[in-house]
Amino acid sequence: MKIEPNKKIDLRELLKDLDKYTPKRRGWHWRDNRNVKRQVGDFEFFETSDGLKNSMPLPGARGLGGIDPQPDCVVTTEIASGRFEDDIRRMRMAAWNGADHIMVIRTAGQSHYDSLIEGTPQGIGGITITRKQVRATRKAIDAIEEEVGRPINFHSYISGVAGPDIAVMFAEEGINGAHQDPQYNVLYRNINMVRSFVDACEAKKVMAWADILQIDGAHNANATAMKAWKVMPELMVQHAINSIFSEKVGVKPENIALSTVPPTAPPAPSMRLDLPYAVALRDFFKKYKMRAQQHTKYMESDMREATVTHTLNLVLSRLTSADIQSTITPDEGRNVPWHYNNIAAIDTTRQALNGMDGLREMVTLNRDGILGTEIRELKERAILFMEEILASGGYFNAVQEGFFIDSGYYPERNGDGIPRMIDDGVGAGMIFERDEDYFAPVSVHYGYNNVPKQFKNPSEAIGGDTFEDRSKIIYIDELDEFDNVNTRLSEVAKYFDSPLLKPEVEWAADGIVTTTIFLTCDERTAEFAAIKCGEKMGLEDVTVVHKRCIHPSEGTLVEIKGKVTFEIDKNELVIPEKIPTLSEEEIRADLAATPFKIVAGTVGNDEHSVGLKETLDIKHGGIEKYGIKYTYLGTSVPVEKMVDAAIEENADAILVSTIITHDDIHTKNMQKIHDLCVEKGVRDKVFLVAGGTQVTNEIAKEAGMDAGFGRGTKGIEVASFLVKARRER
Ligand code: Z97
Repeated sequence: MKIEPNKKIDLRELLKDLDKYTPKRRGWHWRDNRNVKRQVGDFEFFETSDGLKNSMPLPGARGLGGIDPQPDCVVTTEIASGRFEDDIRRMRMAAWNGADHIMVIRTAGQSHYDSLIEGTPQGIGGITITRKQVRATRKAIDAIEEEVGRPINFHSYISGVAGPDIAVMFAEEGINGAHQDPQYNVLYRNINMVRSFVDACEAKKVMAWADILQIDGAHNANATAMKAWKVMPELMVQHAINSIFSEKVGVKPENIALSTVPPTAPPAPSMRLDLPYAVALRDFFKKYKMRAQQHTKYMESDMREATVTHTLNLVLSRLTSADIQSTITPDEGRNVPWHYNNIAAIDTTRQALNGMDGLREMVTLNRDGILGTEIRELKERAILFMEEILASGGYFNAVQEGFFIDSGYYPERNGDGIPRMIDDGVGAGMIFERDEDYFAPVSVHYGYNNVPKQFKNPSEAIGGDTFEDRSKIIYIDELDEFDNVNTRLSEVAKYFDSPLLKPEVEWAADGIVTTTIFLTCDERTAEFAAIKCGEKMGLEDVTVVHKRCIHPSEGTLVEIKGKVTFEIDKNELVIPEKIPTLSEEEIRADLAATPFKIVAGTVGNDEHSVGLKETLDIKHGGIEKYGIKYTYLGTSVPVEKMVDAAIEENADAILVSTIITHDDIHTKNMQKIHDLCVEKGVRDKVFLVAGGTQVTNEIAKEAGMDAGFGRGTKGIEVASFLVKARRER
């Protein structure tokens, strides 16, 4: 499947012939040519990787030659709409904005499904992982990675009761990364611990074969603990258990990534706690990769606050190291997967990482003071914790005794950990010792296998398994007549096939919009008043997604979301033609060779000079910046004075601003200037340009001017017009 930058991805084409689709590649991909000094535009970078073929640079790149330097580390985005067909469009946007690790969150409860399921049912808080959804998504990502020119890692979860089944399916379908940590099953999903560890052996073995990068689950202890900074010693213990376990099963150390989250956030003195922790971790686990996750524990629904915390996390990553930098939408606290907020988090990451490029070359961490003391303290506590696990008879006993997620700072214990019993939990009592004649005819398998002597490899017994012969994979399309992608797509088909547009946030054409409202009252009143505002604005299903009391009685800021019921027909829009501008360099060269002079002012009784000044002054990127000399005649200049001044100063152009439109005074004044110039015999010599909020090129030309510029005009557009017009003359 081929996709083109100016065309939407065709979801129906994507779903065609999925039964025959083979993923392009297997295995994790780190960014290419990292950490070689690289010239990007005017700058030398120390910590970048190869650039993208197609991308959307950061907004600030506009003044820096449009550069889009790609940081050294893999950048993650987490996607969770519940409909994979909508996720795919988000993935494409994320890839263009610099993400090359796409994690799809699973539907609530999938951990407890005891086998694979099929089809494309809608999920809650994430997608239902099935072969069809994974294959369709991988197929889309295969096309997207061609489009951006960089391999993209596709990632989900190999945990829960069906862990090994999912691992096999992921290996077959070209998944590149996965969370796999049996401790997650045990502590957070109450899945039996014996079952979870035995299953993990099989799952990890399969992951090793498929070269899938593994992320552990230690970050969940941060997220679960009441005081996340108290569990720092335990986090190191959890990392250690899963890492060494994985290595012993056969996972390569470079495919083992520690999921680490800075435990605190401001207003706590977060750096002083998070930095020693980050360093201690990297000291202990040198041979593994660091997946630096964005902090979310103390995140509320405030985007700005989340972005600052994320930025501090990125400072930590640059001061220590990050092989993978995670980003979560900054509105995680609202539990609404806005796709444009995925991009906001990716932007925060690349902006901060680009900005701190080479920081480590200039700053060294001082281990002599409190940093060194804290690092040592953390390490000692972690080692003592591990020793106590051994003394208690091992990991299973320790879990049973409630060692984990205790709110005490180890060795302190508050007795409020999460105890799980060895013979309890989902799937308990399902593990049996293999019989002596146990035989599994598969090429990748953990532990004892009594392969009959006549076979060189166990899978020879069945003429090769699905890892060796893809044609043996059984692809099931849909099992549910109603809950499937075809039904969902047919409901929104008109938005794919017609010129109709509808706002969207979560799912195709869901009509959702957000609005920011400030109300001069207390928080509780504001919340209900804001909902009323939304309803009066014609929105349906209005809910508050964010509120921030700024003063108990003076005011509260509220953000609401609601649904619009209308559609916009693209064909009915009146869109003026956009005139392309010359480049800054070309304009400057032209004006340096032949100078240009203008007179400018607001005409008639118009005192609105702000827009004109923006267009003129160098400070605002006005035409002065390109070398045009101007005489500013002030406000409310009579048209006669304007024309006389142009003649007197031998100007090449007159630039007038006219905002007031009462009684069509703006067009009348434009016409007058033109007529006067004709009368005085200078119309052929002087260009006439008008600007104003209600001015368009069409209106201005009709009134005898050479050009008109409306709201939002930039100096470069006017300068470019003048240069082009002079050339044409
Ligand atoms: C992250 N922001 O990036 P279920 N296994 C492990 C996990 O950590 C998770 C699951 C399975 C987070 C993503 C939290 N992690 C969300 C080790 C979830 C998910 O289907 O929700 O039970 O499994 O890590």
